[in-house]
Amino acid sequence: TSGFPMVIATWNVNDSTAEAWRVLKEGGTSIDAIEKGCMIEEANAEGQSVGLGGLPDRDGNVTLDACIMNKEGDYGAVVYLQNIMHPISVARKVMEDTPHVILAGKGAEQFAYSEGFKKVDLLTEKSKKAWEAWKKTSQYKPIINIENHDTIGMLAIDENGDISGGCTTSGLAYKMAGRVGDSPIIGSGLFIDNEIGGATATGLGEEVLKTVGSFLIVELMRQGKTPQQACEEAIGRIIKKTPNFKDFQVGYIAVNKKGETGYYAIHDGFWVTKYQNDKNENFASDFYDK
Ligand code: SD4
Repeated sequence: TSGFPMVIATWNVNDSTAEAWRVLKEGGTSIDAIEKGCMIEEANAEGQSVGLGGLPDRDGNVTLDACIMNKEGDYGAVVYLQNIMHPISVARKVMEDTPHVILAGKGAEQFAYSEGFKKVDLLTEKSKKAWEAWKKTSQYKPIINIENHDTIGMLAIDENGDISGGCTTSGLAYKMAGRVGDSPIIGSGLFIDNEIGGATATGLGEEVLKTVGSFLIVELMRQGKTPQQACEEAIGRIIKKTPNFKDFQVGYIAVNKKGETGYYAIHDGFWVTKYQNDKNENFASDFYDK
């Protein structure tokens, strides 16, 4: 299927795509759809990889990464942000209201307060219990899929055909203090070129960063590949360089100017949600390691 308006996101996030779709159907812009859609998952305390309720780092601190990109190719990001429920909105403020593109840690948090964001304790009882249980063994090993990997990456096209994207996460559970993943880094966790399309990633950020996956996918589409072919080649790049690919998951989604989509992962268990042609649907992604 193709056509727009449309929105596609990593994982099963039907409420987020429904909210983005609502914005798009009312004639809203893709950048508004992205922000509003991502905010739904950030505020969901049950989701343990994004915003409120995100699993903490090894020391028990929830630290968030997010970025957003618009049709002009402008970009804004926050990394290692604490105590703020909606990093996607802070990222948008960085993009629109500052001369910079990335703000980190305390500086990002101070900026958020100055823009009127409220201080929120993001560590829920459920995530605190999970962290305390983890501390007993303190084994650090990324877990494939689900719990550990439901970063929301979202791509939207509005009725004018303009593309925007966003990506927001609490990063890998029990990461080292100070660790920043792929999600807020332009070209890795997200890339948009309104002439071509967009791509976004989920999974083990270190591997996405090393292959600059989302930029790669957009460039492959520029060379004529379909979104599906481009996602498969970007996964292939990781497989080729990383003999231990059995131990971690990466999933990509992509969209081109026509609203054609693609998605692919290393392992089984990656899902995407797409709202297009008035239907909100979940799809199981195809994968490399069969
Ligand atoms: C990261 N890509 O920080 C993210 C992880 C992820 O749900 O997808 N988490 O590496």
